[in-house]
Amino acid sequence: MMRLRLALSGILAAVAGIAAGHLVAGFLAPASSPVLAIGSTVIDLTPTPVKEWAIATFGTNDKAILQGSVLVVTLVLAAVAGLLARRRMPLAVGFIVLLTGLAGAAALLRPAARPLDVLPALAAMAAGVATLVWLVRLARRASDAAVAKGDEATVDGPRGSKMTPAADSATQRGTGRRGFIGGALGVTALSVLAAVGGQLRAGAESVKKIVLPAAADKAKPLPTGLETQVSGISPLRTPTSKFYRVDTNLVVPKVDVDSWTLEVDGMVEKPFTMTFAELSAMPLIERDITMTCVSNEVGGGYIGAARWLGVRLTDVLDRAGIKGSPDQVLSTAVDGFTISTPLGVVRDGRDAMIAIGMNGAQLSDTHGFPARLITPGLYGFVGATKWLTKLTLTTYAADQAYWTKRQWATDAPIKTSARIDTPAPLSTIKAGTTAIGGVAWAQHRGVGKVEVKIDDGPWQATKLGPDVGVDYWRQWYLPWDAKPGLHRISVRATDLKGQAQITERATPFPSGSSGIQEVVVTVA
Ligand SMILES: Nc1nc2c(c(=O)[nH]1)N[C@H]1C(S)=C(S)[C@@H](COP(=O)(O)O)O[C@H]1N2
Ligand SMILES: [Mo]
Repeated sequence: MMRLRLALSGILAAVAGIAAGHLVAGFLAPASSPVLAIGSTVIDLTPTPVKEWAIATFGTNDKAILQGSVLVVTLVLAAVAGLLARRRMPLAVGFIVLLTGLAGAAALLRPAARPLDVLPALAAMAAGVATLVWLVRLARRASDAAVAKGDEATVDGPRGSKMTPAADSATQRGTGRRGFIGGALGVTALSVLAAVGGQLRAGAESVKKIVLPAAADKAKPLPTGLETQVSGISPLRTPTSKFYRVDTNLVVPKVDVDSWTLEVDGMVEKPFTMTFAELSAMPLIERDITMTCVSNEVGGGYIGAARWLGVRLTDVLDRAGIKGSPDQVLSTAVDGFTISTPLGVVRDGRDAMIAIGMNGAQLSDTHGFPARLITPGLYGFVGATKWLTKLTLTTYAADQAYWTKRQWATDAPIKTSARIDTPAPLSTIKAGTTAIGGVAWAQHRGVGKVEVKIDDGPWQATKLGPDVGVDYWRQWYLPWDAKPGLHRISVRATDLKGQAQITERATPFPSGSSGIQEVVVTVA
């Protein structure tokens, strides 16, 4: 019983600390909340193969699973601290101080940390230590009372307490037990309040509504997509709410657009800093571009097509004037995250841009408000910096970005690929006339044809949807007279130069997946 109470004291001390830290972080900087700060540090320190495994295994749940693991490990360690507190209170307190100290160090070592970011960990330390000391005292009292009654074996309980008159001991035992239970419930209730408060406060923060200027160079109206003819095909434009999100952030940065600046420095003639008003006053282009994540598996969903509004990246770089021979645009986000993009790619005439609008609206906080990079033809990790705040012209020899330091490719063109949207893998469909359909992409080269193979039949040409340019994906479909039985459907895309997609299987690391998607369906 005593052990249970002690372990519970440790666990509740951790819960109180985490909650207090979360509350303070809600007011200061949500990302400095202890569990989140440690989680972010774990993300950065995780070796690439483990991260790939986590993304492949857990998908978009990977962040929730990481935070859950940090929480569970913390609670287990805290339970140990609680058990230690019985005989060695200073050691137990030291343990809590160490744990919260780690959280503080994690918060302070984030690339864009400010000194104040240590406060949530200090709050956690204070609340954790106070809770531990108090609950352990209550646990001792409960145990002493029980021992007095002879209910609990004495391990280190004062033998002398056996002298307590038996008449008093029942009440004493009751009071002792009730004292601990009351304390534990009180700590739990306060912790829930603090954690919810911190969460509400952090969530209440939202980015400012802005009015975007019109594009000087508009995109043509988007044609009607195949989704109106073939149900189940991805819409020609991905609604922002359905657009995939991939980043290393446990907490989405909510950037204050009025104090936001874009700095351009490095190997330039005239380094400068501009405000959002200055950036959006530059000539704006509007482009339909399909983005893809390098972590997208064959047939996967880390791809989205949107209309982007922004300033040509070369317009901004030209304003600074290139000095020497840089080969890399190193871009930095407000949280210190970096991406490197080959300068040659940026300057080869493609529509690389600093986007401020997506699908007719300002960027959402999750997609990089107020400004992000978009580089047509490159995977997001080498060209799509969200929450952009700095562009540095440099060389790959001198500087490396987040993923390049982790052995991912430096120049990573999106590989040509095709996906079957309908019929769904392993689904059962009705025999008769139906359609096989999906999307295919070969950004910056353009999709030339898409072919489908059913069972061991020949590759058959599919009908392509509207052409929205080489940087955009292409919908496709093939009418199919489905006969009963089990069928295998494969798809392959070929770009406009006649280059077919790579059929050899490759994992996303280090430069994107390849291989043919094959879907098995039952026709009944
Ligand atoms: N600041 C920042 N920008 C980032 C990332 C990131 O982790 N942090 N991830 C990149 C990756 S890997 C991809 S695929 C795209 C995804 O953009 P989206 O979330 O808007 O779809 O953002 C890129 N930009
Ligand atoms: Mo990505």
